[in-house]
Amino acid sequence: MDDCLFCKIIRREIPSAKVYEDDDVYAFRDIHPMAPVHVLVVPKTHVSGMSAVDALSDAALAACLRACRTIAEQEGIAQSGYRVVSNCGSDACQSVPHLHFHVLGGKHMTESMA
Ligand code: DGP
Repeated sequence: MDDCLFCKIIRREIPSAKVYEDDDVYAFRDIHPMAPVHVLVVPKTHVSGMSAVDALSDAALAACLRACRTIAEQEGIAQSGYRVVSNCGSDACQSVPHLHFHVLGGKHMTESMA
């Protein structure tokens, strides 16, 4: 999408700190990290979020989740543990309407999920 922030990052029109890329996925460091490791995993195909996930191919969706695991290993947090979060809609404070998964780790997190 022309005016989507994450589409612009994927097209390299906006700079980002790339962590991982394959045919379906681009991943980069969050500009406002909430943990020592905070990576955003986004499908290259634009879909607005989890509620629109039916518009994404099964292969691309699986690639996103596999990328989260690969990144956790790359970042050295696979053994200690990490969180994968996708905010959807206003109650969840989704701020960028392009499906993305936050990969968070590198510290002991609280049990609170909300
Ligand atoms: P969410 O609130 O779940 O929609 O997460 C969007 C995230 O995107 C938020 O944690 C901050 C991050 N973000 C916003 N703009 C930029 C940007 O220009 N570059 C990078 N790297 N991250 C961004």
